[in-house]
Amino acid sequence: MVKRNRNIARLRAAYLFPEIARLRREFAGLHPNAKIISMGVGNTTEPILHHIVAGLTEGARRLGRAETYSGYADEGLAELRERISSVYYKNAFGIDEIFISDGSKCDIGRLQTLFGPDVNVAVQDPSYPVYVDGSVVVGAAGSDGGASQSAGYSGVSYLPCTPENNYFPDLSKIKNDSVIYFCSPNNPTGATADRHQLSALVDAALRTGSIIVYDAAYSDYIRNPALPRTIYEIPDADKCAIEVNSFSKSAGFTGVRLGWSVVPKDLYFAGGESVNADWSRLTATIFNGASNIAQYGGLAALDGEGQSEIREMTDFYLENAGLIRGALKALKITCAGGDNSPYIWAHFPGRASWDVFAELLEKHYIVTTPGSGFGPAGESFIRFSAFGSRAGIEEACERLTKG
Ligand code: PGU
Repeated sequence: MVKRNRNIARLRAAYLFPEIARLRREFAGLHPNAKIISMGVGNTTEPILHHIVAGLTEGARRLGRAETYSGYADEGLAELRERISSVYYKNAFGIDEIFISDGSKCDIGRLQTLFGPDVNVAVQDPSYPVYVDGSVVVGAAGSDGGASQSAGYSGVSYLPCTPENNYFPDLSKIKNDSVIYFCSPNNPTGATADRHQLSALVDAALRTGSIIVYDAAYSDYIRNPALPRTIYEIPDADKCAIEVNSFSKSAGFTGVRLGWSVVPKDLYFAGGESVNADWSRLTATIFNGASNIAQYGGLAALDGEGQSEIREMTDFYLENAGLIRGALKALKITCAGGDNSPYIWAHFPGRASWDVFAELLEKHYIVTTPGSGFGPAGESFIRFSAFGSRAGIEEACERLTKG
């Protein structure tokens, strides 16, 4: 018989979001008349806007004509990579440093395969669960037999991000030779690191011989012009950081699937080997490129009209976030996020996250995400997602404030 992968056995039983979906289904089964509103998983709800849809349509149309048909294109359309470099990085990167993906979650998984088991791992605590779970899968999270939601894994350095440190971690806890996952604007806390903080992060990575995997999936939500939109605004970040990004939350491509990773040529492993060359080798082997239909949608999203549509879409979800913050404030619940991010991180001191989750579901028919699902320091917090229709968010806020 084939033996089970021992690393899979080390994962906690279910990935966070399907577990929440299961609890929702269970509740709906018991209460068929309950009008449940989801503020749980960060899944976009609003239709893709006109110009970007036209780009997707054009991508499909090109496939139907001999002159424009295309098949595999592993690293992605050159024009799309050029446009990403120009729109997001002031042309600082060549097209061979920008890799088109089918989304940043998928690229994070492939990056974990790239780094393999023999690295130290550091994460913001709380953080997007893929950083830890994916590290467990490749054997980089230590050899302990499993982890309860509150304990964490022995091979992972959890860097607490709490109200006390204004959601920016103590970087002195990063071990040498680490892969540091850092997300800003942060999922789930909504905190967005400033220039000074990101400079300290880059210094820490250079000092410890570490590589940062900088997750900028929510960079299009940044409204404060003083806040960096990419780690590469910090000098020398190209010597210690990979950036992953996505069209999911900006253009509504959660189901279309399109993202990218920047792997600079100035990034090296301990033995002097090029990270960029290994990434090319790896992705050519286990990835066959993003959908070319999606890539034409991406091209449209990055021209002038597409950028206005991204602004309109992200403004809409930020307005939802403002409504949620307002409702929580009226209830005197302390919260962070929601200004440069679509997540609101609400504090329920002294209470277990899963208990608050159950109460919100049972009392208000609102699905949220329990903070402890994002790491030990998330206990007693709840993440509210601003992805939802305006009517749904307004009704949820009304239910909350009316008690
Ligand atoms: N990075 C971060 C920080 C995210 O929050 C998400 C989605 C992704 C990457 C995934 O982006 P893709 O480009 O679409 O792959 N987070 C959502 C969805 C849950 C999930 O498992 O991806 C969330 O609710 O946290």
